[in-house]
Amino acid sequence: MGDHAAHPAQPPGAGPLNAPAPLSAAEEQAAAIEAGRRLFAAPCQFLYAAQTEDRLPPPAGPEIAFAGRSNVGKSSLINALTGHHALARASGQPGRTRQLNFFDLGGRLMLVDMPGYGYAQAAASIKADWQGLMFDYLRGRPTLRRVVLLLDARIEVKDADEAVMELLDRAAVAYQIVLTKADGVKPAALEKKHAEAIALARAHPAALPEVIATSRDTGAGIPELRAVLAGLADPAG
Ligand SMILES: Nc1nc2c(ncn2[C@@H]2O[C@H](COP(=O)(O)OP(=O)(O)OP(=O)(O)O)[C@@H](O)[C@H]2O)c(=O)[nH]1
Ligand SMILES: [Mg+2]
Repeated sequence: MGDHAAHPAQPPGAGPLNAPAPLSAAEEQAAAIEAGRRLFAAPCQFLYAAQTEDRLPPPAGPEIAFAGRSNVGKSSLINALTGHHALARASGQPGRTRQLNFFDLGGRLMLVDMPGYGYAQAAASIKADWQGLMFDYLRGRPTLRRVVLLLDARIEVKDADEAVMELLDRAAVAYQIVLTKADGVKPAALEKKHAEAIALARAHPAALPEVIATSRDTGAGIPELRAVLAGLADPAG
């Protein structure tokens, strides 16, 4: 009797007969989701607020920055990811976050809440300051692993979003598009929006192809985004 009869499930050439079977895509995703859950179950605390580039905390561990238009839901997404109600200050009043806010997640990942862009009523001086700070931070931060670029699932992509994507392309910072407020659109419209965002990502050299649709209110997409970010964090000590 040959090996094939003894191990009927083993495809020919699959390696040593006693090696564990490779994980299926579903098992790999389940493991990533679990890693994300564990990372974000760690305590998260506000560490630092930087208003100017010379006041940035010294680069340490890996960082993820959350960028997007004013009111798109950056602070709310950080709260949803970390399971806090008010870790990052969210508000119906656009322009709420006016500095780079650094949050330490279990000593393994720094989450950076960025000020929103593109809010017409914001004072010109604030806008100018912010653009300088944002550009300097994005270009010069060696520990910045990824920018999560938020787009509102309920509205069209704006010129300001395009401008920031070009800026990120130029700074060669890897970024990933995440749709927010997915609860505010019907499933068919969300699917269309998702496809549009993937096409948009493909058109930008520094954008990663994967797009995740999220909602703070339903929790949609939160475990998936945690899983992606866990892959960028320092390993659990
Ligand atoms: N329906 C819905 N509303 C949301 C969601 N996330 C955020 N919001 C609302 O959107 C508004 C803006 O949220 P913030 O988290 O403050 O947005 P931000 O991007 O941090 O805004 P700035 O700091 O001003 O740039 C608030 O009124 C939130 O309640 C969501 O998933 N669904
Ligand atoms: Mg905010």
